[in-house]
Amino acid sequence: MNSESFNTSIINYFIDPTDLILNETGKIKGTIIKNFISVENEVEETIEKKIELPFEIQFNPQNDDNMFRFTIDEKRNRELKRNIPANMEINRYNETSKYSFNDPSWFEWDDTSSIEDAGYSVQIKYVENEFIDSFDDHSVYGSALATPSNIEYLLIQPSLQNDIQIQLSLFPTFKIVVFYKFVEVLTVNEEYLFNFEHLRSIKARYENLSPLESEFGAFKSDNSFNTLANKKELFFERETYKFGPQSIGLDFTFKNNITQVYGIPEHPGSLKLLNTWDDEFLEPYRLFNIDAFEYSHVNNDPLYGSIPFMIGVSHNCSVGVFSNNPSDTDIDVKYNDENVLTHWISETNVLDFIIFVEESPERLLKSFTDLTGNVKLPLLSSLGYHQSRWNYESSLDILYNNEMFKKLEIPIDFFWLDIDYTDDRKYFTWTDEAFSNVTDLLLKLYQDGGKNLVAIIDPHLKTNYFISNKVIEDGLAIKDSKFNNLVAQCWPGDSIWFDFLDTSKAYDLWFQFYKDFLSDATVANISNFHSWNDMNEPSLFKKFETTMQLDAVHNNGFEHRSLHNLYGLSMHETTYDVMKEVYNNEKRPFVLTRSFFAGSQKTAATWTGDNFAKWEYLENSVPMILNSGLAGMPFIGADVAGFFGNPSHELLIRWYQLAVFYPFFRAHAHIDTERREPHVIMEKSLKTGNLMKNSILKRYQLLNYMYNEFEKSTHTGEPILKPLLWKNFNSSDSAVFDIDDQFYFGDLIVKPVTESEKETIDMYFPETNNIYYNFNNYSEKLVFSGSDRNDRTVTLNVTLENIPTYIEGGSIVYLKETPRRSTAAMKYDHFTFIIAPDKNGNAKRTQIYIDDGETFDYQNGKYVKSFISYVDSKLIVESENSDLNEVPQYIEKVVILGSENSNGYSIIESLNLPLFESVTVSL
Ligand code: NBV
Repeated sequence: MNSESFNTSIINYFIDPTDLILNETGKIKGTIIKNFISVENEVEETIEKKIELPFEIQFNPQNDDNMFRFTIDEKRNRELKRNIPANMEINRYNETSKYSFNDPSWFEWDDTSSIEDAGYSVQIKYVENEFIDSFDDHSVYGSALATPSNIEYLLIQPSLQNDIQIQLSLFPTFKIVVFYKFVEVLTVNEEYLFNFEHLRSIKARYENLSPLESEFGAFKSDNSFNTLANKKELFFERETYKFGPQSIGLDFTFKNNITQVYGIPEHPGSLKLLNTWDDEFLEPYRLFNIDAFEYSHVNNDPLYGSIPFMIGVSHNCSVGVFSNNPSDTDIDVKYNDENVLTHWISETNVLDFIIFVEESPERLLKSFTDLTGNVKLPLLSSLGYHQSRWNYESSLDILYNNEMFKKLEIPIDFFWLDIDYTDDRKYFTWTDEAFSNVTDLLLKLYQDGGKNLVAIIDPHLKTNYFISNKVIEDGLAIKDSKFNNLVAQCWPGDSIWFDFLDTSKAYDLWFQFYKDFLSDATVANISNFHSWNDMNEPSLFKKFETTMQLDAVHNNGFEHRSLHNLYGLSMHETTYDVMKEVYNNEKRPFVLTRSFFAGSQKTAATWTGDNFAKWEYLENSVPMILNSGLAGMPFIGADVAGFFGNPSHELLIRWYQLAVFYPFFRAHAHIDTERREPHVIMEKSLKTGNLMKNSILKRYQLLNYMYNEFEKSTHTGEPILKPLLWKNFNSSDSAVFDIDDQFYFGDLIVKPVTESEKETIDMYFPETNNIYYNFNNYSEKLVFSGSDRNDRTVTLNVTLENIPTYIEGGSIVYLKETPRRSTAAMKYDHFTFIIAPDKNGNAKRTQIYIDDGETFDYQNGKYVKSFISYVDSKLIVESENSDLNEVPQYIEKVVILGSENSNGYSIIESLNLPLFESVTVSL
């Protein structure tokens, strides 16, 4: 829409200049006025009734990240109270940050402190009808603005900030232009798509209805399923809309040559988001956590988790838009020649956007995870191999499998139990005969190399047993719209849903459940039981979209519609906290969740849900994992080798080869599939079984290298698997922005084989490096010059043995080479360092991090962190921290790639070079 067409628009939003204030806490506050303009008989008439929408703009209080927060709420009408049940909130939901922020007080300042105290000041300039790009006159610091009139826009720069400024236009409609280093990088409401449906009572709906709005369906759902299914009997219950229509929408245009956007998981499909705007077959990207049954790998349907964080990347800046809103959200994407228009509409809540602008994707993720939190250091063993299926049927079944892994010398760390370990699908119970002595099972696993057991606990609780009875007694069941306990169908039949969002009480009861469930284990002093929270979108059978009715009410008084996408997070976070306490804060809990939201990375790992054992899903797992990593959720995997169906041997092999690099490596399968554990396959085909085993062994070799990647991410928010654009956003070849069938894992670059019977494959070697060594044979060295895409695309021969994996020139990768039965059994093994020299023969400073892998002692400095580099044929170890007495670790062997000899590499053994002190040796 252009400004001309705006003139005929029906709803107009502008900022009232007279009440604009620069609050003493450093916020910019004001009011956006919504005006209805009626166009009758071609004569425009402004309806006198205005809706006032208070807004706030606030810059980052911590100064080092370039970001600001922009919120819009509304002034509410008193009569609204009449059409809601007693003790229900009439506020729009604005508590998302309690869950999704690292520290909920992040944007809050003590109102008594001055801007200077907060280390922050804002420079404002207001002008009339003239563009300015400097800040030298008419500046106002600190206190409230003098009543301004005739302001067209304000130019605002937090003076201590580095590089961000915003221009806030007040009329003819409000608009924000974001500058980074004086270059326009993002505009807000440039396309006039801002809309705010204010809360209203049924009575008032006619009064404030604009000619564009309709009262049809505004307070009661009228979905076509109801009418089509059966005229008399409703197929799905009608939903009520107690506050009427309440959607909010806003457009963001990414500029400055940003021509592709990423993120907003979870969806199948490509890394680069698709153009949904004018594609008649594509719906907008939808963020609505859903139990997607047999999801398709081709479209962009919503899946189990949502992170409303989108990023746009160009050569000199990366821009992030985060919508801090857990209600149903649609995002349309339109690629133009030089910019990308995105339109965000959420069903409800306070409009709350946080905008980030940084010079690189790396800095952007750092800023985003400073706000929403970083992944925690996982249990080292949880990076090992996980064997799951629906279902292992008994303790014996698990122990038999464990014996087979041992017999065939295949390492493993985790066994998993799905819903059928329970008595009649009642969580926190065991089927008596099959699991008669779980403590004994846990003990046996633990004694066999510190192995672990995970059992699923879902949020639906079968009615009429001690757990659900207690939940009801404590008032912790989610209610329906009439405030009765909501009862619906799920795996156990009639069930209620635990209300984790009732934070005052939920923690205590959930803690009690886990504590009692695990009391024998904790008495025996074992802590190798972990949790899997599934079906927590939440999934409700026979309900519209297989999820909870949106007019259900949580005990904090809010409708489910306001916080739907937060439910999964509220569950897994409670589980994590509870498990931590059950183990006396001495052991890191491991929690897997299917549903997630921004902030989930702090307490859970996730996976891509119920995929198929088909090549397309193998391929699709890469962009899904990459997009999740770009949205701050790096601990993710996909069911290996596909949940539904039986994979061919070739697919099994290829899937295990890719999963070596998945941050979370779990084999899992549907109840109707054939067993396919490596030992089972080995009986059918020694070759396939051995290739699966080789992949698992490779994973264990790389385990500490991966752990180090996690450790970095706990500070930086960086993904574990990184798209090519991560290192190459400055590349002259735009190909790096689109490629999503290759990725970086540390300084390795990997191209999985995702098609059957491949003999050759094309791999692109980005121009940020000119030397790549084959990591599978150490011998092959590829040398490039120039940036031509064709020259850098190499056709490689592939065999069934492995997938193309190269190490970048100038880098170091380290391994633990001795095969053992589990992570714990490898603890005291020493390292092999693989050195891949650059053109000068050197390799860059590379971090190695070691701790006990299971407690929180690292928080008290109990870890080894050293940096290794290779310069002028000398190996240099610089120790930064070495407060770990129990596990002295050494570099035992070094492999130097690119040697002149016939192998193409040389090996130096028996080095015994300590990693915990600073030393230099000539090699
Ligand atoms: O609990 C059974 C399954 C589980 O195996 C799977 O991993 C989850 O994604 N669960 C879904 C429920 C039924 C799926 C058809």
